[in-house]
Amino acid sequence: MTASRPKRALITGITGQDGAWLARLLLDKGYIVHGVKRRSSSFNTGRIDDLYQDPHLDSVRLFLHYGDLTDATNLIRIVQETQPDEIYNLAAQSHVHVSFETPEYTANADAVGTLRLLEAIRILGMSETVRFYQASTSELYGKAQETPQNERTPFYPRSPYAVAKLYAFWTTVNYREAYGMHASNGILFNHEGPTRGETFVTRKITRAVAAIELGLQDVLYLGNIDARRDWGHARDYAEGMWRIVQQDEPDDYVLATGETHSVREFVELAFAEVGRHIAWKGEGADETGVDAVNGKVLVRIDPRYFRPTEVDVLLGDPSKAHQKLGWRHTTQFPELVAEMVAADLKTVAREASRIGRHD
Ligand code: NDP
Ligand code: GDR
Repeated sequence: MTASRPKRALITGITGQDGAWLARLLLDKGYIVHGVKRRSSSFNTGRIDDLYQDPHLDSVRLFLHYGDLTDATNLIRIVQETQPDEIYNLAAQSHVHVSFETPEYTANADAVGTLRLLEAIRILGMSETVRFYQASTSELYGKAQETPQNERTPFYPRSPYAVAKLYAFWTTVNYREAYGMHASNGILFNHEGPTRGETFVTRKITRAVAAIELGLQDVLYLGNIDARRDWGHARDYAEGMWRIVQQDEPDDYVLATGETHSVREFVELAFAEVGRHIAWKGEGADETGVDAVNGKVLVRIDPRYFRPTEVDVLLGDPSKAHQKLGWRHTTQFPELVAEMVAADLKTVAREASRIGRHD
């Protein structure tokens, strides 16, 4: 990076978990960061409020633009106005279960939205100057054809979300091959942290553990607790995204920890953080997780959280990222769980005191 002209990045999905981590990382590296945020009837910038700078200051380096991946003209205008060196396409309807309820919207935002952004770059004649990162996902492996999964493992998507992301993956590859774009896919396995969306299973669990501990909730309802995921920390994955974009040649990379754990294990570890040992009783939809000391039911199964088609086991092989990017995850699974529970004990207590439920 030259001293006279800082690099410019455009992040779609800047208000999401990963967008916020990436914005922080790029600002720390001296970038000027432009982010696309959606118009919302309530505040949706909570994850980046601490990065916000008064736009009237000369020193400002973070800029937000209203936009949506379903609106091509708006994407063209934003790319033209911001003239980015790097575009990180993180925006998506990212909830797998919700994608079964909103399949068409998910395809529009996640699949065609990626195409719109790539076309904006092409239409503006920026194919050879912009570097493009696509937020691809381990959900592409779905009904996994081999374990562990690497960059050569065949895809078998199992949800409207994963099918939409498959389209985006191959569109990114096609624009790289057809137009010589520096366009790369990060095939990221699940990554979490204290700012993870509240309806993903890890955060749902850590919030519930905190609320139960604080006497604000009795039971945590979950779906398939035997699903297994390769869970890392989102901060590490933001670093990996940046490294992918810095490579001389565009390419596709798996980012993962190389460990897999069940939802059940996550529940056990999270409750252990507040000193509770979970014993499992019963089977299938009647299974419960009880406090091993006093027998109180803390976890129940609710079939409404089952998915029409499930991804049973994901385990990534990040060897290529280790070798070519020098990237490795730094936060281990137990530390991730501990950090999330500790953060939610504070967050849930604060929320409760704000609405007067804690006196
Ligand atoms: P989040 O759900 O936390 O964030 C998604 C972001 O996309 C939010 O900023 C959201 O805005 C925005 N968004 C949603 N729909 C649109 C739209 N139509 N137009 C513009 N913006 C939109 O996801 P994560 O941060 O966890 O994930 C980032 C990306 O990485 C996603 O594409 C996800 O599919 C993918 N991914 C995530 C993994 C993970 O484990 N976290 C693993 C692999 C891939 P708003 O805040 O207003 O809702
Ligand atoms: P996932 O994450 O589908 O892997 O997608 P999620 O946390 O939603 O589910 C993980 C597993 O837990 C099981 N599960 C539950 N899930 C939720 N949300 N709620 C529950 O109550 C529950 N009970 C059990 C699920 O069935 C599943 O097997 C995430 C998203 O971030 C995607 O955008 C991203 O692409 C992938 O990770 C990699």
